[in-house]
Amino acid sequence: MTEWQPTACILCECNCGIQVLLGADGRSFEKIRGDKLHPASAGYTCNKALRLDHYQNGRTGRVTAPLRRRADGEFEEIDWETAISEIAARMQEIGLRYGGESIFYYGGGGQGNHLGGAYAPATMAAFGMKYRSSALAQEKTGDFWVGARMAGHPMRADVEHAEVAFFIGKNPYQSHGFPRARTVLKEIAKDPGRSMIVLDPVRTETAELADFHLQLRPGTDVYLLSAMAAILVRDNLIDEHWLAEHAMGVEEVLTVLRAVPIEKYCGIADVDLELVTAATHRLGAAASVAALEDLGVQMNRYSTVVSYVEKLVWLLTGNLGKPGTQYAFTGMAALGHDRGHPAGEGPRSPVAGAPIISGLVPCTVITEEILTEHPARYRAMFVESSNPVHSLADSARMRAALQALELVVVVDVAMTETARLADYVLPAATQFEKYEATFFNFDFPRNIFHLRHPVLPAPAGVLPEPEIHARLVEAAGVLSEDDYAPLRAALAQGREAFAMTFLGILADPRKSKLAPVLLYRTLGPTLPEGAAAAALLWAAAYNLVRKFPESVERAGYGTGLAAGERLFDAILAGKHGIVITEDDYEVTWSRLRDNKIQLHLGDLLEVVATLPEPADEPGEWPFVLSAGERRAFTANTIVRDPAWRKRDGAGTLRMSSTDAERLGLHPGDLVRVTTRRGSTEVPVEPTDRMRPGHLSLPNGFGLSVTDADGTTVTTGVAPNELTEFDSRDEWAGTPWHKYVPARLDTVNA
Ligand SMILES: Nc1nc2c(c(=O)[nH]1)N[C@H]1C(S)=C(S)[C@@H](COP(=O)(O)OP(=O)(O)OC[C@H]3O[C@@H](n4cnc5c(=O)[nH]c(N)nc54)[C@H](O)[C@@H]3O)O[C@H]1N2
Ligand SMILES: Nc1nc2c(c(=O)[nH]1)N[C@H]1C(S)=C(S)[C@@H](COP(=O)(O)OP(=O)(O)OC[C@H]3O[C@@H](n4cnc5c(=O)[nH]c(N)nc54)[C@H](O)[C@@H]3O)O[C@H]1N2
Ligand code: SF4
Ligand SMILES: [Mo]
Repeated sequence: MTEWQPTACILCECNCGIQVLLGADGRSFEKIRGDKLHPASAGYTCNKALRLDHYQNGRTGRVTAPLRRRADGEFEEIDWETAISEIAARMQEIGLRYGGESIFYYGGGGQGNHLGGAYAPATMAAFGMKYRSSALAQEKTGDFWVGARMAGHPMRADVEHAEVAFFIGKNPYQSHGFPRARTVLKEIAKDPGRSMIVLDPVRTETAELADFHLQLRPGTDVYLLSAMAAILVRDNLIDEHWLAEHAMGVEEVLTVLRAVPIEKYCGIADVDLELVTAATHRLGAAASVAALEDLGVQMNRYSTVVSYVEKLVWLLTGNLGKPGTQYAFTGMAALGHDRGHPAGEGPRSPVAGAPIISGLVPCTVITEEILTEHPARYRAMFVESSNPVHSLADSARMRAALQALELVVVVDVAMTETARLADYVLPAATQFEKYEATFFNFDFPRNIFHLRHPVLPAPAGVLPEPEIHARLVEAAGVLSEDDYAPLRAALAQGREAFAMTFLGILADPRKSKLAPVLLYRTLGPTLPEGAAAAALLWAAAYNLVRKFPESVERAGYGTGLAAGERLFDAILAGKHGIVITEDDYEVTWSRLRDNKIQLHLGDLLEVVATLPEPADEPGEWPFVLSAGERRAFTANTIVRDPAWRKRDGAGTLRMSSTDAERLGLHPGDLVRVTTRRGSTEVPVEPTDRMRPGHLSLPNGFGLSVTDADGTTVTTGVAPNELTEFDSRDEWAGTPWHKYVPARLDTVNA
C-alpha cells in the first residue's frame, strides 16, 4: 500500500511542502504534488519540485559505501568502522602536529538540509577545529554585517503584503526567496494600487512584471541607489517624524546624500533620470515598501556598500516594523546573526587576516589560507554537503588547494567535483531517506518549522550525518557510555529530570560543545519512529522559548519548560510543518539593538561620499559576464542528473540580440568565452532581454556524472572555471561573480 507522504522540496530556501507518491518499486517518485497542509507554501510549488525523482533516483553518481583513496589515486570501498577509525586517527595526528585549528570545516548543508550539519560542531570540538565556512560567506555575509551594525538583528522583507516591492539584483520569479513567489509577483502586477520596482540589467521574468524596470549597466547599483536615496532627500520624501523616533545618525547620512550628483550617477548607470525619479517618488509615497537584494548586487562591485545604501533607501522612508515592510524574525537557529564589529575589529582568519562574519571565513580567502608556507595554514578540510570545487571562485585554484592538503574528507550523497579530490568520501542518506530540516525559518508574522520524515528507507551502506558525527566524536575518545549513562538515567525519570541533568552538563564548557551528540545518543533513541536525528531540536525548542517567550506563547505552546516540551512534541508530530512563533510587526523594535536603527556607518558612508567614477575595463574585455544566473532548470549542484532539465539542457550563454547580430551569431552557435582566468566554449542564446555588452551563464552547470560502466558525461559550463578568487569585496570578501570582464570569439564549425 502506498500513500501520499509529506516532505519538502530541497532545491531552494523556500522548502515548499510537497507530497510524494512512491511507485510500486517503493523507491521511484511516481507522483509529486504541492502540500496544501504546509503552513507556508500551502500547496504552491514551482516547476522544479515536480522533478525531484532525478535527485533521488536519477543518474547522479550516488555513493553507497565509504571510499578511501589508494596510492594509485583510485578509490576503494571500505567498511564504516575502518573509515571512521582511520579518519579520526588522521585528524588527531594532524591536530597533534599543527593544532586542531588547522583542520578546516566547510559546508554543513545546502538548500534543503541543515539538520545533519547542526551536529558538526560536536565533531569540530572533538578534534579541536576552530575555523569554518559555508556558501553564506560567498553571498550573504556583507549583507549580514551591514544589518548587524545597523539593527543588531537580521531582517527580512514582507513582500506578500507590500504596497511597493523593490527587487535589487534579484529575480524571484526564478529564484524565489519568499513563499509562493510567482503567485505573489503576479498579484502585485495585477493590482493597480501596488507597484514593483526592479533594478536588473536583464529584463527578467520579474522585471517583465514590474511597473518600473531600471535596466542599469552591470555593476553600477551603488550609483543608482545613491541617486535614489538622494532624490528622496532632495524631494522631501523621507519620513522625518519616523526617523526622529526610530533612527540614529540621520543627519550625517543626509549631509552626504545632499551632495550626491543625481543626474551624473543616473548617467553612469545609464538609466533615464525621469524613470529613476518616478520610481523613487512611487517608493517614497508608498505606505509600505519591502526590499529584497540578492546576488545581482551581493556578488558585484561595491557589494557591501550597496547592501548599506539599499537599506538607507527603505529606512529613510520609514519602512520597518509594520506590515509590508521589513521585520526581525525568530527561528530555530541563529542564521544570519553577526556581532557587527566595526571594520578592522572582531575575529579574523589565521593566514589572510580576513574578517570572520557570522562565524564564517570568507570563501574567497580559503585558497590563500592553504596555498602558502604560513605556519598557521590549513592542513586538512572536512567538507559536508557542499561542493566548493564547483561553487567557489576559481575552481582550478580550489582543486590545487585541496590537493595541497594532507587530508580531505567529504560527506555527500554523490561523487561530486569536490569528492573526486577527497581522501575519504563518506556516503550520506539522501534528504528523502532520513529525518531532515532546514533553519531557513524566516516567515512572519507566523514563523514555521518543518521536520521532514523519511519518505523511503536508505540503502545499506549509507548513514545519516548525525550518526557519522556521533561515530567520529566517539572515535576521538571524547564521549563514551560513561557520559551517556547519567543522561539516560535521568531520562528514565522523565524529560524534566533529563532537562536538569542536561543543563548541568552544559555548565562544563568542554562537554557543552558536544551537546548535539550527547542528545543524539541519549534522547535520540527514545524518540518515536526512529527520529533520533531530531534530538538536537529538543534543545533548539527550549532555546526558542528562552529567546522569544511571548512569540512561542502566542503560537499556542504556553510558557516555561512546558512550552519547550510542547513545541518539541509538535515538531516531532507535525509532518507537514508547524507554526513555531507568532508575532506582531511592532515586535521588531524590541529585537533591535537599543530598539533603534543606526543609519550612520561611518566607513561605508565615507565610500558613498567619495565614490569615484567607474573605470572602463581595458579594451581586451569588451563584455561583462554574469557567471551563474538562476533559471527555470538550475538548482545549484543539488540535482546532478542532466535529464532533469526539460529545457536549456546545454546551459546557453545569453547575450543581447544586438551584439549577436553584429557578430553574426545565431541561436545555438558555439562561441568561446574568455576571462582573465579561463576560457570555454558554449552555445549562445541571443535575446532582447539583455543589454549590449552583457553576457550571462547559468549556475549549476558543468557537473560530471560517471556511470557504473565508467563513462563520464559533463553537461555545460562550470561558471567558476572562469572566475577569480581575488575579484571580491573589500569588506566581506564576497566574490564579484556577476561582474567578470570577458571576451567573446566566434568558433568556426
Ligand atoms: N531556479 C533556481 N532558483 C534558485 C537557485 C538555483 O540554483 N536555481 N539557487 C538559490 C540560491 S542558493 C540563491 S543565493 C538565490 C539567488 O537568487 P538571485 O540572486 O535572484 O539569482 P541570480 O540569477 O543569481 O541573480 C539575480 C539577478 O541579478 C541580476 N544581475 C546581474 N548583474 C547585475 C547588476 O549589476 N546589478 C543588478 N541590480 N542586478 C544584476 C541578474 O540579471 C539576475 O536576474 O536563488 C535561489 N533559488
Ligand atoms: N560563479 C558562481 N558561483 C556560485 C554562484 C553563482 O551565482 N555564481 N552561486 C553561489 C551560491 S549563492 C551558492 S548558495 C553556492 C552553492 O554551492 P554549495 O554550497 O557548494 O552547495 P550545492 O551546490 O547546493 O551543493 C550541495 C551538495 O550537497 C550534496 N547533497 C545533497 N543532499 C545531501 C545530503 O542529504 N547530505 C549530504 N551530505 N550531501 C547532500 C549535493 O550532492 C552537493 O554536493 O554556489 C555558489 N557558487
Ligand atoms: S525550488 Fe520551487 S518548489 Fe522547490 S522550494 Fe523553491 S520555490 Fe518551492
Ligand atoms: Mo545561495
